[in-house]
Amino acid sequence: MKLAGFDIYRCTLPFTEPVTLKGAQLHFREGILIELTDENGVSGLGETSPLPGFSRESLEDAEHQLRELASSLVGSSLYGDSPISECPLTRELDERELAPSVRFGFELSVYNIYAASQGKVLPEVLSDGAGESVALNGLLIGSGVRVLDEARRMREVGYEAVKLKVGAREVREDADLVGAVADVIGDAVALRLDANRAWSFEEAVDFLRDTSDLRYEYIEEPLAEPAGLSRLAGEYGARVALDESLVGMKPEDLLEHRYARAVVLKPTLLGGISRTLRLASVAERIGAAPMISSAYETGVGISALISLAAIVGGGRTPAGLDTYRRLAADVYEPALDLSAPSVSVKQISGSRGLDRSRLECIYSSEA
Ligand code: OSB
Ligand code: MG
Repeated sequence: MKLAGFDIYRCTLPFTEPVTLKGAQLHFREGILIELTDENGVSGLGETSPLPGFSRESLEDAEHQLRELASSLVGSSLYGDSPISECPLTRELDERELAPSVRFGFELSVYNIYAASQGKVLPEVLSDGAGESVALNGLLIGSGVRVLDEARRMREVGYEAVKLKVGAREVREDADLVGAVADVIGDAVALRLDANRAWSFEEAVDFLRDTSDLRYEYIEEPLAEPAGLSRLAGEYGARVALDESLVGMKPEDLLEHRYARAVVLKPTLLGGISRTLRLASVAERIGAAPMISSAYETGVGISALISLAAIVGGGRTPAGLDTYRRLAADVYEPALDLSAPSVSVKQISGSRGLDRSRLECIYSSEA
């Protein structure tokens, strides 16, 4: 396939309410969409939206890298008949050392144009064993009252798993809230916790002691100093999941983290689809459950994450895509419906209109 067009758009979407990331309050999600076109007029979309506070690259860095990619790739052949995971482009991209969000966005646009040119949908080109639906994890953030109301609602509508953010309160208050949420959701809903590296080793030990009689699946990134995770798991029985620790990690390096119960995979932060799939397969080898998760992407990125979750774990492991509900508007028209505890892969894979009034073209190239 010869790449005939590479367009880059900026988009700014309002949040339903301000989102606080690493202490900074955001009112809008800013990101970049990529649209590739082949010589037959078939197109494919991708999304590059570095997350402030989590991505090392800025939006400007990402934009710069994409412009360079565009100017060097337009007119060239993107892939032949071989599956794109094995094509020369993958090796070329490895050499360019793209920022994670750029790699994700560009890979996604290539997979999407490949799928469209074959008359297929994304999950079909990624694997032949995709599940038909994906279970979703409900995200619990905000005040205690709010968290408990949401937890109750999520149990009532049938969520299989919810995730509570901890680490912003005193350890004792967090432990009390975990207990209250556990009471509200009962045994039918799995409880996941995420501390986003908030605690010292001592605080984490206190938390484990204060919650020792409570049932929860795992806690993501409890320690400010992740070197202590192995000891926290080995000596104190912590059920640890990795998230931030995976950024920049080579998939084989995960073999050294056998204490991990789960890995939370955010392709925007990890650097793309093929890398996420490799990390997922190493995770399975060490007995850590891979969870696909989002970083406030638009519907373009989220659709890809749904496809990935349909493959990794067959869609049965609840995927952390609830960030999407924090967007008050999407670039897709109509927006995706992620209001239920699971989503049908077919429903999101079909073609959808783009609301181009939300896109500002910042680069357009044609061969
Ligand atoms: O720490 O898991 C995180 C979203 C953006 C940045 C960081 C995180 C998140 C989420 C995503 O919590 C939702 C989820 O994983 O369920
Ligand atoms: Mg996390």
